[in-house]
Amino acid sequence: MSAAIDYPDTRIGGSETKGSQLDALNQWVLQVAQLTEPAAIHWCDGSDSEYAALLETMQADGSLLPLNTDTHPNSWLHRSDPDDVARVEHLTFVCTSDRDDAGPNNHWMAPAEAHAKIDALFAGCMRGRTMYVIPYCMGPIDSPLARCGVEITDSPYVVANMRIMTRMGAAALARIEREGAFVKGLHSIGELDPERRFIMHFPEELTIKSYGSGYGGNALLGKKCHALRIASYQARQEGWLAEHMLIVGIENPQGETHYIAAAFPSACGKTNLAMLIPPESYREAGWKVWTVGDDICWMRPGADGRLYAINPEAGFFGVAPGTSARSNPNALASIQRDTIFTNVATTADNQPWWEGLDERTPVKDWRGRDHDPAKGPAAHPNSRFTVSARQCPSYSPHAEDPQGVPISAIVFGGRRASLVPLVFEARDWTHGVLVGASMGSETTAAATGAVGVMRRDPMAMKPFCGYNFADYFAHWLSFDKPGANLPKIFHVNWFRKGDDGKFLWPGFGDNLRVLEWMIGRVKGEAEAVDTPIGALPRAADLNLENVSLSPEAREKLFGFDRDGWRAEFEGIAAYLGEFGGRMAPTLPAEQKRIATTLQ
Ligand code: GTP
Ligand code: SPV
Ligand code: MN
Repeated sequence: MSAAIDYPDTRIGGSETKGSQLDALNQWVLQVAQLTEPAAIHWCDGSDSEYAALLETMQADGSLLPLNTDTHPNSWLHRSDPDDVARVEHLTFVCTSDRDDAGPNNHWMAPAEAHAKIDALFAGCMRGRTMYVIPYCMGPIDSPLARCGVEITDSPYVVANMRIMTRMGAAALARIEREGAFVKGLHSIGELDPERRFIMHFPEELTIKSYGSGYGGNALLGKKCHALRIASYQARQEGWLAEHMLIVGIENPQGETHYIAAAFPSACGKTNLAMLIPPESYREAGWKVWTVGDDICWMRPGADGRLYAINPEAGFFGVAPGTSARSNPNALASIQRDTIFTNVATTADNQPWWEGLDERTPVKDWRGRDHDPAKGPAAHPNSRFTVSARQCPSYSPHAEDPQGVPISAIVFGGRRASLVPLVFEARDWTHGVLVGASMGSETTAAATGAVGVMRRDPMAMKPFCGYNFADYFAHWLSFDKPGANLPKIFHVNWFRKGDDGKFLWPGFGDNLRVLEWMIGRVKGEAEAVDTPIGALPRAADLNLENVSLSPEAREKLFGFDRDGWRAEFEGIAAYLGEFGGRMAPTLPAEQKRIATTLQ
């Protein structure tokens, strides 16, 4: 613990809890302190001096290592525990009083049992440690769409990351005091023992309890736990949507900007699409791409019936491997300074390095061992960077608009080596909801478990929806009502492979060609061919200038495989059937309608 941190005089167990103007908050902090028994309590104000002191504390205890200050000023390497490198879906629970409210898509535990189980782990767990109280705001601090929370943690690494990822500190606390309401998140790294690890959500109590992991989505509670699991539950009650989506603005040469929200599962291309750099001919013609958000999107209907979206986050917690000057120059430019790297490798001159960055050879792997290619990749496949969104050259001037940006198109997409073409458009909202609900994708390193296994991941929310998917689909369907002016819905697949196992589509910047077609469709200007699964462009309907595609690529990216889709639709029917009587008839009826046309 660093003496440089100025601790407000909050006394554990004493009568003085100077922390906030809000009794409910002070009492909760005190209660947690009594349970966890920290050596000190620190109320985070979000100041630069506080951040500097935190960095000092972590350097002193070795949890942050300085990187090359010439190439990467004020940037740090954190090596996590080797058994704590990703989200843990099997240890993540949604604890509603009625099991069916959590649904077959979630692990469930009765609230009383869950509290008892995890509180037993929290008992005395902060002895000798500092307990940090982090007031934060998800969304621009003055936005009516934003929501606040308070995370209590014993991890300085979590505090530092929360400072980058959220609006954290005094301004958030002021809003919480004004509103009187906030999401409660209690976190401890515990012993980092995978056997003593739980990520528990109590949506009815707006409460999160996370024990035993310091990693990303398990520990930065504003992110997946609050902004998706708890927020999705609140959004259903309040008539909005909390989604695992990037938000990107596409400005055409006429100066019109269309905002697109896209849901791809973890490690399936959100950050990359959000920061896309147009191909050269598009840049010359005047196309521009504006990043609003790369992971989470909160949206609600505005007075004109359109959906308006904010990015609840203030930073990016992005996948490092594969990030390069060729694939994502905006991300690379963002992370040259003031960045926390987690589980990357390092070069001889102590620069951060990961597979796909460049041709250099690292000397230390993500565990700090001498790099030995026989032991696997140098950087962990789920290694990440944490950086403020304001450092991104393409950060949209409208990213912090309190009212959000209007959404022209919603895109669903997965990692599908076969069957699924490059892009298609849903017929209408109901069909689009079915397209989202029946999304499939191959699993990635973002969660522990096998990689490359195809699973259903509706709207990329399988790990993140805080309630029963049957109710979630019904909620999505409910937006289609008189007065609504909803975006068009599309599906993309950047990951179709050829017989040689290689990706058929160049992806990255060239994905703009697909977005251009979508915007053309939104404006009623682009052509497509109707098929049972939706409207597909022919290769000639996209601008493919300077893209060389083999005959196999053209056939697979733009073709429609009736037999394959017939089998896929049987799988979709079986999946929808898993929700039993809770599933409203609309989606099964839509599935049946399409299945019939596939015969
Ligand atoms: P989370 O932060 O886990 O939610 O991931 P994400 O959806 O933001 O994924 P990200 O953009 O970080 O991409 C994950 C991996 O997919 C990286 O290794 C990328 O290089 C790769 N990737 C992204 N876009 C494309 C693409 O268009 N084509 C191909 N082939 N790979 C891509
Ligand atoms: C994801 O897994 O979708 C992420 C990383 O964005 S984490 O914050 O760990 O959830
Ligand atoms: Mn994500």
